[in-house]
Amino acid sequence: MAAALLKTIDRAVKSSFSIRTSVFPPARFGRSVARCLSTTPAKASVQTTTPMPEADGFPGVHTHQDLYDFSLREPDTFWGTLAKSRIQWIKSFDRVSDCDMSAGKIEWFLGGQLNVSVNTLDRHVQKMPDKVALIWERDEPGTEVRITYRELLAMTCQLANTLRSHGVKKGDRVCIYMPNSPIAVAAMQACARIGAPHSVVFAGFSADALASRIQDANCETVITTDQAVRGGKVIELKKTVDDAVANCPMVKRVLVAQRTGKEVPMKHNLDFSLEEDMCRQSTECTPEIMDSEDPLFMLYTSGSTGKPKGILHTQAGYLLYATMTSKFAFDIREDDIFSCVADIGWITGHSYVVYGPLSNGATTVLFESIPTYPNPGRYWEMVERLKINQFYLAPTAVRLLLKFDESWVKKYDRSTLRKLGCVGEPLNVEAGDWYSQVVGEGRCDLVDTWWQTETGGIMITPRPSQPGAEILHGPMRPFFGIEPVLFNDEGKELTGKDVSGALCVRKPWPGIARTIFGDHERYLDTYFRPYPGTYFSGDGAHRDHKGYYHITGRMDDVINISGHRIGTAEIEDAMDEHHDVAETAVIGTPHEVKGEVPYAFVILKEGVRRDEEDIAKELKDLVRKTIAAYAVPDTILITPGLPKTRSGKIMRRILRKISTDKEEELGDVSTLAEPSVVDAIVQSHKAYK
Ligand code: 6R9
Repeated sequence: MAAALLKTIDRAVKSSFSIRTSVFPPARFGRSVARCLSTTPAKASVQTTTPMPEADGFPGVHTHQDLYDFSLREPDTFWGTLAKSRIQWIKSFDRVSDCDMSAGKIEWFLGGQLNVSVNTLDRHVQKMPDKVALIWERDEPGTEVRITYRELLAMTCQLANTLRSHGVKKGDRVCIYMPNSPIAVAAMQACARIGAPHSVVFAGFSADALASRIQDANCETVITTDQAVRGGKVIELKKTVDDAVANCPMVKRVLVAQRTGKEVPMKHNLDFSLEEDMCRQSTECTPEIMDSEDPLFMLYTSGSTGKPKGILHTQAGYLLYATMTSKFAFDIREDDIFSCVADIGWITGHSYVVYGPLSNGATTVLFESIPTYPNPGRYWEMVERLKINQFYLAPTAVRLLLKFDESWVKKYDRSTLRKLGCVGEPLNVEAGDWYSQVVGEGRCDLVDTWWQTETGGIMITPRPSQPGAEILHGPMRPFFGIEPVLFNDEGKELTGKDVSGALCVRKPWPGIARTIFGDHERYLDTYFRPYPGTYFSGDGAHRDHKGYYHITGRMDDVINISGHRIGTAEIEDAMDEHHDVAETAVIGTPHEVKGEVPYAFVILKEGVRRDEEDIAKELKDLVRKTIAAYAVPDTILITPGLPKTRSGKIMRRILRKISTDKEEELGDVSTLAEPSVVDAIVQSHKAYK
């Protein structure tokens, strides 16, 4: 019965699904977006869609569209059925959901009890202990390390016992500041095992940024490594932690794992060798019983104002959503080698390096290096060597690699690849074409996925794939249970086709973040109050004449550098600390490889007569020290003033035009308090170039 229904679904999906070119207005990515109109037909690939056995028994469900409609019509049946079959419960839930989007109240699988690490590890160890869970693709090619599910569980238990032996208990926040490595994955899993929410901080963040995240979450425990190695370079991670912890009196212990084995200064009663502690611990650890809505982790991300927000995800809903989206967006099959080259410090690393693939019992690649080390063939040499089936990256890497000769790709066998995914920023057409045609030989599906730290998992993606379908760049179709809605500037819902507006989501889904740690009001203000009754993403989107979605970019003052979010206000705050600076304004301006880069306009205090280049260099250092290297402005322009309205608001629109040499498009500047300042800035910008 199940098999017959699935066949019907598969057949119907194949016959009904056809993606063709569609029209959407050139928005932020102007020229490249416009070129989307001429999409390249892909050669047919022999693809099947992943069956969803649970669909058996859903009334009237024969096609993908039927199943999608059903997931919106009866979300509790849909998600409840999946939660029962895809999650191993200690105690099953009593109620599927209790949500009120107008109040920002989200609860899933109420009354249920589970442990996430049991779901990602123990249940696979029972069935296939020797299956490889992680392939640690270390910085030096050819030195990869394979870790089985049994080994990862043992490591996790020893680490969890170590945490417990130090007094870490359920509910305590643990900061993880580590490079991609099995021990880092074990650290995340160990936290999940003992119910201590982890806060992974990207190991590229500065000591100041790390300190502010440790302080905000009030972490007593930090886990790190002696050093990190990336692209042949050694990074002094422990040193950064030392500098951060010096300003964090709440930190009681720093557990230091070895990456290079370099001796690093260890403070008595504060720093502990993680491996030494782990060796003393059992490889078994009783998992904490967690309620569905207990916190699983927090992850800081930038907003348009204020300090980074600790986005909080909970147990069951996040796990189910990461599990289902990995499985269905990427068609993960039993023996697949899944490779998402993100860092565990970002949400992509959480959901698609760690939780999603492991929950599905897949083999997941942990990439420690960079795309150009030791040469631009690194990814594809790795694909050949590890026989990778799915490859998931940020478009910035594609834009970087396509500058090199195609032979760097072609000399390696990529025949194992089936799905090519991307996330984090708009995929411009040139990059999309290169990725699908050169890397994928026109035979792989291109899976552009739109989602956010706050959404927990993929929201819009081109699923399912279909032999012979033309490839269209862009995320396009909502995942099951996701109902996107668009609003215009007046807050009116835009129904129908061919409309653009603020991208919101009407129905709750299990993976949505539950709060901002310590600031629930900010959570409500940011996501639920702008368009009442819906979740507001902060992005704009276009719904085309076929009903497909196209992301047009952020609507707020958040910019996206190489797929990494940063609020312009954070960069401004960092530069405002400089003693010679009176005021700053930062905008994002297009960049060929990074997508966007920060461009800073700076007004100096009265009477400052120092060399401008020196000041610019100091400002760059300040941003690097306060935030991270990726946030450093490409351009720092010292100007006599900023374009402000009479009420004192900076007109960033004008600065964006100036930065892209479009001064003829400035429009009416007469409403400015001082219109003449525009000319002065244009002159400075031209002189700078
Ligand atoms: C997963 C992740 C989220 C922001 C999001 C949007 C941008 C992500 C995209 C995309 C165009 C895509 N974004 N995916 N823009 N096309 N496929 O990246 O999370 O770091 O929180 O960033 O990234 O602007 O709002 P996060």
